[in-house]
This record gives sequence, C-alpha cells and structure tokens, in this order.
Amino acid sequence: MNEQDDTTFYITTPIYYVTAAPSIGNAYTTVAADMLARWHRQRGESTWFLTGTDEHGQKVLEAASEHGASPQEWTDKLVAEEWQPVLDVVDISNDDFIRTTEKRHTDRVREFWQTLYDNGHVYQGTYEGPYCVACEEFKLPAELLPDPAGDAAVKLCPIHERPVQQLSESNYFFRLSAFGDRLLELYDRRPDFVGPTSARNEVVAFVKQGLQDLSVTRSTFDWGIGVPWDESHVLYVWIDALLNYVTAAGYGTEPDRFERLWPAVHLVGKDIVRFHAVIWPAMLMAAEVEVPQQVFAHGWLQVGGQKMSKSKATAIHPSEIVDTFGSDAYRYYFLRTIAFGSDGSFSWEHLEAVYTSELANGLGNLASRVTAMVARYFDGTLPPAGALGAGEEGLVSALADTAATADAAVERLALNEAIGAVEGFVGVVNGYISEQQPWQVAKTENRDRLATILYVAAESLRAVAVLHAAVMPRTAAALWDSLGAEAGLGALADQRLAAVGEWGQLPAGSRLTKGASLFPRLAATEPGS
Ligand code: ME8
Repeated sequence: MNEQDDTTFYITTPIYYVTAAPSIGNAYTTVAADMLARWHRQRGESTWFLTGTDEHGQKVLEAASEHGASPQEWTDKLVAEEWQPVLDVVDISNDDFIRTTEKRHTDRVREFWQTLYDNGHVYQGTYEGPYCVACEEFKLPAELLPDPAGDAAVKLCPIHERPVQQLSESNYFFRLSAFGDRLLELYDRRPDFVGPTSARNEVVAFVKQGLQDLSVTRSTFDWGIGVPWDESHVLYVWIDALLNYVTAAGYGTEPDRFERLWPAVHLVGKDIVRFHAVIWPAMLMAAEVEVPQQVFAHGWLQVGGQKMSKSKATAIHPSEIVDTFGSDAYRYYFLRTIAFGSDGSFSWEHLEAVYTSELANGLGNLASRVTAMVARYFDGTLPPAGALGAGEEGLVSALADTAATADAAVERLALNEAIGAVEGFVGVVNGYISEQQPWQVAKTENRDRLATILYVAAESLRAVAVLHAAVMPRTAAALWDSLGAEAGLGALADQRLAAVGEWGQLPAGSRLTKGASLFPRLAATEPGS
C-alpha cells in the first residue's frame, strides 16, 4: 500500500478513433485497464484511470463525410451516443474521459509542439511515401504486402490488407532519428518498459534498424490541431493523440497534480505498440518530460481466426454479449480465458461453456448452496466454527496461497492468471463441500461439525468476494450483500487485498440471505441472435 506517499497508480487505455461504434476489441483494453484500476484501489493505492476518444485525422474526417456530417458534429454525436455509454455497458470505473477536441487538450498540444519547434527538434521537408489511413500511419515500403491481383502499383497495409495511399506532401518533420540510442538505452536499462517480451523484442529490433524522422504535420486536409507556427498545416493525428496522456493529467497547467500522476502505465493493443514505445518516449525526451512507467501490449481478439476489425465488418458490439450474459460474465470471460499479451479467439460457444461451467455451476452454485444451507440449518445466522481439521486447514492455506498468487500475477499484468487462481480456489471450496456433505452431517447430532463446515465455506466466500471485486464488481457486491458481511466488516471497497488471506474475518452471527442467483441459467435461445 502506498497511502502514505503521494504517488498514484496511473493507468490508461488508448483513446479510440471515433469512426464507428465501439467493438469488443476496444472494450477488451478498457475492461483490462478497469480491472487493474479496481485492483490497485482495492490495495488501498491512490489510483487514476483515464480513457477517451481520438477525434482528429483523416480517418475520422472520412467517416464523418461518408455520413454527411461535419467531423465535429460526427464525433459529438458518436461520443455521446456510443463511446460514453459503452463504459456503463461494461461497468468501467474511469476517473476521467478525454476527447482530443477539448480545449484542455488542444491548447497544451500546441504549446508542446511550439516548444519542440523552438528548440530545433522540428524542421520543414517533404514526405514522399506510403500512408495507411486505417492505421493513420506512414509506412515503410518494405513492410507492405503485394496486391493479390498482381497490380504492381498497388500495395497493401499488412494490418488492414487494404491499399495504402502514396503521399507527396510538404510537411514538418520531428527529428526522431536523433533518439535511437537513447531509446535503446532505455529498453536496456528498464527491461519492463515494454511488455510482454514479444512486444519488447519487436520494438528493440525496429529501433536497431535505424529510425527515420517522422512527418508530424499534414497539409492536404484541415481536420486537426493547427500547427502554431504555420496554420496552413494541422498536426499529424498520432502526435496530437499521444499527448492526451499528459494533457489530461495536468501537464502545463497543474504541475503538482502532474507530478503526482505521471508517469502512467499504458495498456495498448499490439497494433500500436511502436507509437507508444518509440515515438511517444522520444517526444517526451525531446520535451524533457519523464517517459511512461510501462507500455504493455496485449494481443488481438480474433473472430473466425482473423483479427476482428471495424474495417472488415467483423466487429461485435459489447452490448450483443452483455444483453445475454451480463457485464460481469463479459468481463470475466475475456480477461480469464485469454492470456493477457497473447491473441485469443472469441466464440459464442466458448463463452457459453465458460459461463455455465465456471460461473453458473462454479461460483454461482457455491454461493447459493452455502447461503441456502445457513438459512436452512441455522436460520440464516452464521454459526461460529469449531475445531478445524485437515480439510479446513487445507482451505485456510489454499486461500493464503491464492491471495498471494493473484496479487503477484496482477503485478506482472498476468490478469488471466490472477483470475484463474481465484477460480481455482472456488473449485477447491466446492470440492470441500462435496466431500464434507454437510447435508448428511445435518442428519446427525453433530451440530458443531455442521457449523464448522458452513462457517469455513462462508468465510471462503468472503475472500472470493474481495478477490473477484476487480473483475466482477456486481457479483462481488451481491455476494458481499448475501453474506451480510458489511455489518461486521464494513464496505467491500474498504477490504484490503493485503489482508484478504487472513483467516476468520467474517464474524459469527453475520446474517446470510440467499439472494437472486448470481449467474442465472441461460435461456434456451441462441446467444447473439
Ligand atoms: O489505434 N483485439 O484507435 P483504435 C484487441 N486512436 N484489441 C483491439 C481490437 C482487437 N481485435 N480492436 C481494437 C487507435 N482493439 C488510436 C489510439 S492512443 C494515443 C491512439 C483495441 O480505435 C486495442 O487496444 O484503432 C487497439 O490498440 C485499439 O483498440 C485501437 O483502437
């Protein structure tokens, strides 16, 4: 816990392009960041969680004009109707939401680039080369794919498999090439700066090839932040967007707040790791601002073996899943079943199988069995435990191990391992009950033994509520409620992870109630239909 010092765990998501409605791909990063934010709060750490929208650039401009709207009208509408509401759909606890069209951002961005220009980091030149509008990225000819139809003049973006544009523009350039050695030294000195290892290796190899200077302005359209020293150009969308992480944190306006928040941990998809781990730290080095704490790239969600994407119309909206399974199962499914950092495929069948086996038959069944038996055999009042035998001691140590394993896994951003550890513990408790057969013990005179079994099970659920609160906040709150835990232990949010493994916290005498089923059986309709 760092309640004493004034550093903050500052976590960010990418800011998403407002070209269409959000997909489960965008929500994947946001949910992962949310789990981390909630976990750190549950540790008692001061935490700040930022997400938002990326609203400038050619891609947003084109989406707006396809819909007959001005870009500002288009982004205002989509942010209000889609991007902000989706945060409620998947239960996001962000502290701030930044839009790159906000004045708090645009003013600071202009100042930042003016300073770099004044200090000789920017010069005028001409960009001749390929550009992928879908990536909003200047490409190297060597990384492009040939046209499947054999047209030598057409080259495809390797990510979007769509033709790139050939640009020839008079632009301003940032001397990115000057930062190669300092970047390599950074990756060397801080091996965790880029994660996971696959992303780090890619970034190091890319920088070792030698960096080219980066075109940082565009002059063939005007949807962007005006270049302060030459208003006939707008800033290239990426070097505007990356600055959101500092403009939202008080850079240039609130030095004390900025000092407290910065540097941040950036969660990104692996498609944009170079922007975050190469261009972004170089920009900060040029401005003499501290580089991020970490850039962690997760993998791609795939549907039918391919990266799910808006441009290929394979995007699924989070509501399609949440409407059937609920937000907690949604969050659990994506974070639990995909190794964080690797690609993972989504299918309705797999989602339904995990929901049924781990949530409905696992945690849901455990909670309903325990609360029902306390109601039935002890009128809903939790009895004190008698002497603990080997079975109970096994649970006590399994809990301590689970708590330590989960916390260490979150520290490494192995979110799936943390959740898996808690799921494993739920399985152990379910196994304990099946073995002990309290319903048989209830037929004997041994009330003490029955009390011990049910106390031990309820106390285990107390810990599960705390350990699952970051990934399934609604379920954890419902469980806390049905354990009657608040009366003896206070609010769920005040339970500290450092103490979650300490045994015997739920007081005997707590009033348990069998609430509504945590994970109702699915209706027999086709999910997603
Ligand atoms: O790149 N699998 O925005 P964007 C996993 N505006 N994650 C996915 C995904 C998928 N199939 N599809 C999208 C941008 N994502 C820039 C960012 S930041 C300063 C500017 C997630 O709308 C993932 O986090 O294209 C990916 O990096 C991000 O959405 C791309 O969102």
